[in-house]
Amino acid sequence: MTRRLAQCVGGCMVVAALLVVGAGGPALADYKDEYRVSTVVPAPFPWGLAAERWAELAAERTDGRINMVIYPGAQLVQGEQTREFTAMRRGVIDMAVGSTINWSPQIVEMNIFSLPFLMPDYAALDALTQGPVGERIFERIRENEVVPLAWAENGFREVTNSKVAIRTPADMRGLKMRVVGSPIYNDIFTALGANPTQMSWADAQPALSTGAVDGQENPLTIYSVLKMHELGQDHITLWRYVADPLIFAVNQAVWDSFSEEDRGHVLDAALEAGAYGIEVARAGLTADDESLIEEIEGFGVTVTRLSSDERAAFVDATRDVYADWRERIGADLVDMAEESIANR
Ligand code: X2X
Repeated sequence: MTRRLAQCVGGCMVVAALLVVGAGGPALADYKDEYRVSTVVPAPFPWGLAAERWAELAAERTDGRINMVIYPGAQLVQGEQTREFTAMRRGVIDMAVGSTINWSPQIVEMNIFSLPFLMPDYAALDALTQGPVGERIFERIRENEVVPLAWAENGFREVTNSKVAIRTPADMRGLKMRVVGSPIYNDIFTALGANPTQMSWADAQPALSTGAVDGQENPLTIYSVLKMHELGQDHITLWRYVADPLIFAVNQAVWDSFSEEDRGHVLDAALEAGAYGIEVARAGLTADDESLIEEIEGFGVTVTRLSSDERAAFVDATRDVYADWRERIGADLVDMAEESIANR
């Protein structure tokens, strides 16, 4: 017994000595020349700006040890943005700033942000990302060997089209709409009487410019940077039906290869870039500053604002989709979200 203890102490001392030698963490030689960061859109979209800021701050704070290069257009997965999370989990992509919509095929809980009309305003969105719902989503990411660091924002997704000012669900009947890659969007637009087609962002842009689809839904920052009014999208309805936050994340093995000090720098850089990303995503789109909406109206675009009764008609029309997806996402998590929003 005594001898075994002595051996253990001896062994522990060797381990301790190794730890002291390795206190600086993994040798710099273990670092890659470049860490590949996936996004869907580049700067000057707020999403791309947030990713760029993350890379800049991380490089600055690690004295260039961590060199992050941004690959927009989901090009690391050949434009198939719904494969981004899996590619990061497997290490094909080192890092990403990704939308909850694009990662929801792998993590069903992320569809919570796509539940129609759950979040009425930015405070509601913040109540989810900054509360227990956000924590649960981060846990689910960690369970998939990916390390989540911070939140940013794509934004509230408003509906646009080239045909009609949408004020009631009936106005959407038969409209050919490009939708994003979670099946909940097919369900929502079908319930509203439209004709949804799921396609990647890479395919959406030519489909909009050729008129292959009548409309789409995206945050107004995406609308304005892409100048969608020049693509015939001259009707916008502000309905705030869903919003997609963005998450900064790193492949687990890549994360583990960083020294503790550098992990701290990368995390701080993500938190700071996330705060900046949210600021630019909301600029001109808040109750006290609608300047981006006004700028878009200045191009001759019809912007339809719904009264609360008008909005309620859309809520009614999508109630069954909400109920169905509440079960798929997990009723507990949806209850938690409703509670966080009620207490915001
Ligand atoms: O594809 C979209 O619509 C976009 C750019 O908003 C996302 O990646 C979710």
